[in-house]
Order: sequence, then C-alpha cells, then structure tokens
Amino acid sequence: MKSIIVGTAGHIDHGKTALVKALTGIDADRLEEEKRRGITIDLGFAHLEMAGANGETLRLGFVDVPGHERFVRNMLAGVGGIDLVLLVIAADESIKPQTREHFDILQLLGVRQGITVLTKSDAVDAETLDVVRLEVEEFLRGTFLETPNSPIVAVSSLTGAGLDDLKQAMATAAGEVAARDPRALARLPIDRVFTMKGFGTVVTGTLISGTVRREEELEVFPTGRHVRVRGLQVHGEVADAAVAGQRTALNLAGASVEDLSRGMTLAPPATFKTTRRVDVKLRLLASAKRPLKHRARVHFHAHSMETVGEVELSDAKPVAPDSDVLARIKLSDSVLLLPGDRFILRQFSPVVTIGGGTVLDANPQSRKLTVDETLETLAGGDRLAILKARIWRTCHEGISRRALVAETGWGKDVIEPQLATLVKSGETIQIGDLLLSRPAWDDLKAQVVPAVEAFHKQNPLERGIGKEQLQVLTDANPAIFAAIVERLVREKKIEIAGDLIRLPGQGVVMKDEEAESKKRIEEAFATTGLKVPALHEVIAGLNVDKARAQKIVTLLLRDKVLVKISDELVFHSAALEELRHQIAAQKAKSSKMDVATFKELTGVSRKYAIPLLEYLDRERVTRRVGDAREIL
Ligand SMILES: Nc1nc2c(ncn2[C@@H]2O[C@H](COP(=O)(O)OP(=O)(O)OP(=O)(O)O)[C@@H](O)[C@H]2O)c(=O)[nH]1
Ligand SMILES: [Mg+2]
Repeated sequence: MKSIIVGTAGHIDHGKTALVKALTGIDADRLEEEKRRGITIDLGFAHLEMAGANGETLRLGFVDVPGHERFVRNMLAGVGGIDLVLLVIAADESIKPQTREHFDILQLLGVRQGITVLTKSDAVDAETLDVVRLEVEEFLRGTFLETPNSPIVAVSSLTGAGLDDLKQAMATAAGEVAARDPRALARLPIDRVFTMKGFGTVVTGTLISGTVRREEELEVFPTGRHVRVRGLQVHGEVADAAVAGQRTALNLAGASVEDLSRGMTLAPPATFKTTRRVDVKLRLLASAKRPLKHRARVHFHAHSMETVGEVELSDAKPVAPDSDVLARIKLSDSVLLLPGDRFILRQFSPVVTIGGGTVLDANPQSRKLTVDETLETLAGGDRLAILKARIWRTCHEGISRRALVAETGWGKDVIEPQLATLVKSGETIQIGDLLLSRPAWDDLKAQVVPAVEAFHKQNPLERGIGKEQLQVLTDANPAIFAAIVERLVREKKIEIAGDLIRLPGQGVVMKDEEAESKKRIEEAFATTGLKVPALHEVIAGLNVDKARAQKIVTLLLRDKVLVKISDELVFHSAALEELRHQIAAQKAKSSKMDVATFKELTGVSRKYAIPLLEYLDRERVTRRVGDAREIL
C-alpha cells in the first residue's frame, strides 16, 4: 500500500472542488460560507483508495485549495506536503492569473509529479478544447508538467466524461512518486485545530515525514508544549499509526484549542530547535515586477506556517527577476524549519507571489550572511560533504551527534554510516559523543605544548600550569581538551602532576640565589620552633628582590612547608607538628588547659599564644570553653 497526497491547484471557479467530489464522492467545501457562496475559502480534504498501476492499493489523500486570489495564503498552507498535483484549468476559460500564480508556487515548492486537468469539457466544443489544449501545452513547456511526460486529461465532472482516463493517469503518476521514509523523524505541520465532542482537541495535517503512533508523546513547535497522542485517524478511520504521506488527524491530550494553531509543527520531543533566521537558496520569479532589495520585507510561507521576513543579501546587491541567489531571511516568529524545506515569498504589499526557494541552514553560525564554501556545500553537496561542512564549521567546539540530527533532520541511521566513513579516514576525530575536524584537532594539539613551554619560561618557580588555566588558554571544550592532554601524555610530550601539567622532567628550576633564599627562609623558620621571626625581617635579609622573595614564600606556603596562621605569623610545619604532639601529651594529664598552662607548655609569649590557640581551635585540636580550652 502506498500513501500519497494529491493537491488541487488552479484559478477560481475552474472546477477543483467539483473534480475532487467527482473522484471521491466527498464535498471538500466544509464551511457553511463556502457552500453558500459556491467558492472555496479554506483548505478542504477528501480521500480515495484505488488500485495502483502495478496492482498495489493506493491511498490518496486530497487537499483541495481555494482559487480566489485573496485566499492564496490558505492555498499555501495546504500545498506544502503534496506529492502529486492536479492542475485544474477550465476548458471554457483557459489560463487565468491564479493558474499562473499557483503553478509558480508548485514549481518553487519542487512538486515533481502532476496531471493537468482540463475541466468543464462539456461546456466547450471539440475545436475549442483542442485550442485550449495547445495553449496549455505551450504554457507547460519546459516544466515538470510538460507533455508527454505528464499528461493533459480533459474531463467533465458534470457528465463523468474522462474521469476513468484521469484515474488511470493518477495511478501511473502515483507509481512515479518517490516513497517517503517512514523511519525518518516525524514532522506534522498543523493545518486545522478544532474540538470534537467526546474527544477534545483534534489537529489535522499532512504528515510530511516519519511515523506517528498512538500514545506517543510529541512536542509542539515553537511553543515547546508536550502533548500525547490519545487517538489517531488516517483518512477518517481509526488507526494505530500514521506514516509519511498520509492525511493525519490526532486527538491530543495536554493541549486545548487555544494552545494550538495552524502553522505549528508536531515532532518528537527535544529533537529539534526552532529558528528565527535561515540561510536559503532563493529564486525571484520572472513575473516579479521589481528586483528584490536588501532588507526587503516579505511574507514568508513554509509548510502550513506563515510569518513576516526580512531578506538579507550578500553585498546588499538587489536580486533581479528570474534569477537565483544565496540569501538569509530573518523571521518575525520562531519556526521549525530544516534544510531542504521549501518556502514561498510574497511581496509585502501588494501581496503577490514573487519567489521562493529551499532552506539550506536553519542554524546559521554567523551574525551576518556569509556566502562562503560552507554555504555552497550546504546548497549543493551530498550528505557526506554536508556533514563534513557542519562539523568543520564548529572548529574547536566540535558538535554532538544529537546536534547534527537537529541541524539536518536526518535520523541516526542516515548519519551514522557517513560519520563512520569520516572517522575511519581520519578526517574527523571522535571524542565521546563529540565530532571534531582533523584541522581543528591538530590546531588545538599544536597549541598545548608551546603554551606549557611558555608558562615554564615565565614562571620558573612553578612546577607546572594548572589544567583549567591551560584549557582556558587553548579555548577548547573540556572534553576535547581532556582528550588532547591524554594523547600528548601518551606521546610523552607533556606530564601530569596532580592538577598541574608540565613538560617532561620539568621540576622547579631555580636560579642559585633563589634556591639559596628558599633554603634560608625555610631554615629561619625551622630553627626557631614556635618563637618565629617576623616574615618581613627574614625577607629583608635575603639576596633577592622583594617580589621574588614573596613568590618563594608563596611556593613554600603552597607546598605546606610553611603555614600561615594569621596575617603576621608564619610557622614551619614541623614546629606545628611538634606542637600537636605536645598537646596530645598534655591531654593525658588533663583534658582542660588555660592560656597560662599553654604558655608554660610551649614557652611562647601571649602575642603568639592567642593566635596559636585560635589556630588549634580551627584545626579542631582544641575547643574553646569560656577562657580555657578543652583538648579534643
Ligand atoms: N459544466 C460544468 N460545470 C462545472 C464542472 N465542474 C465544475 N463546474 C461548475 O463550476 C463552478 C465552480 O466549481 P468549483 O468546483 O466550486 O470550482 P473551484 O475551482 O473549486 O472554485 P474555488 O474553490 O472557489 O477556486 C460550480 O458551479 C460547478 O458546478 C464541469 O465539469 N462542467
Ligand atoms: Mg473549490
């Protein structure tokens, strides 16, 4: 069974709705006003099952559009997902303005299959029909509807003449429609929202890709609301799942009619990101009266949505009618768009269709449009080239598989084999879930060793550079940085010591005076026990300048050779260790100790005793109880 969406197109009153009814028995004009005025205002739907050319069952979902020029925006909301068009031209009127406008739109949307239907054949004589046929053939020359590839069939919905020929032509054309991939990520642009008694909120749309199942959770884009598919119908019948190419109705839990509207899209949760700017390949129609200027405001239509856009052109050069250009469009609303999606542009005022094109990138990285090799690749490259370009442009940051899925809309089954090729050839580096280009990896790796070298040079007294500091210097993502460090350690280009990274064999190399000074500072404190000298006096007696001496002290403190217990007092760690032993011995005699006992025990003056006791409190060796101390 093959599911296909058939759309009508053509000028007002040319018999589109009558044709759909003649084929399916369903009146697609569902609004009271439509019935009263005898014109189509909004989209109408119908369905038909018939045998395909090779005997398989064809499930045809019809989208009937209005022909009135005032309702082209409704037409645009329905025409987005069609596989096969019936271009309707009334034999008694031939080609009219919306015949042209609708046909332009079909071409811009990249519709590939169709049949031209000359309706109302009963209303003209044979000669007139022949003349119209020739006129129409001329009109279609060089397009996807060119004869004889694509037939022109004359019918009368009134008498039924030609309908069998039309069905046969539809069966043949349907066979040519490329099957959509049901495993792709699902997207359902909503074209109708209503409540149904006993059901609640219902939305309908053409499922343009993937599969939607009953009980599945979906996200509404762009609002982010999560909904559950409580019930599902395809062609008016209850089903467990809908697949791409089917008219689908969903009964949703988790949203009311006010929360949803035409133009929103349903897709799997947390898969995609909405955007307000897209880089595109744009075509300005030959029929556009004026060149399209940089920063022109336009109406932007894609799938069932419409918004206002501003066109950004590179070099600010206007686009001439009947030409193509790479451009950026900034949108007034956030929308879900993916590369490959088609769109239509209509002039801001007066509102006429002037062009359209294909989305190349819904996640542009640069603030301004840059027409470079990357954009050219996204415009014309194959999947491998496109993935490569998307990885390359992330430079040192790399990109996750998840982000690649979100950016391209391709499922993992499409992406994985391509990534495997890139990784195997060594062009791409894989770090956990991240992918990084080889040049970016090489570049980062080449920065690390010189950065460590430079650090050693500038900080001869330090044993190495802090990992975090180095990471910030190289501006690499933490996972990538860790992988690079690991690789360089394996290559014996660097060493890790705790939190520090250093060159192999690089301890602290001190100049003679510095080494001497360090020894003297240490000795000054080691030999005096708890009766330590003032730090500034020790420093003053050294051979090195004050800044260097300060640095040496900092190193001694960091290595815990010296311990600072107050702003002025610094002790050697051995002296403090000895003090702890003394206190422990004292505890055997009494667990209580006052300041006098402490002074006696250690032989220090009150000036030293108080800070030392406070230090011992902080270290939880003692605890202050009133004026005395309890030994813990
Ligand atoms: N004689 C004749 N009249 C037809 C035929 N098909 C449609 N009509 C008449 O043409 C008029 C318009 O037909 P519709 O089917 O409503 O036209 P439409 O293209 O759907 O019009 P819009 O949706 O408003 O663009 C109606 O009065 C139909 O009865 C036909 O094959 N023969
Ligand atoms: Mg109609």
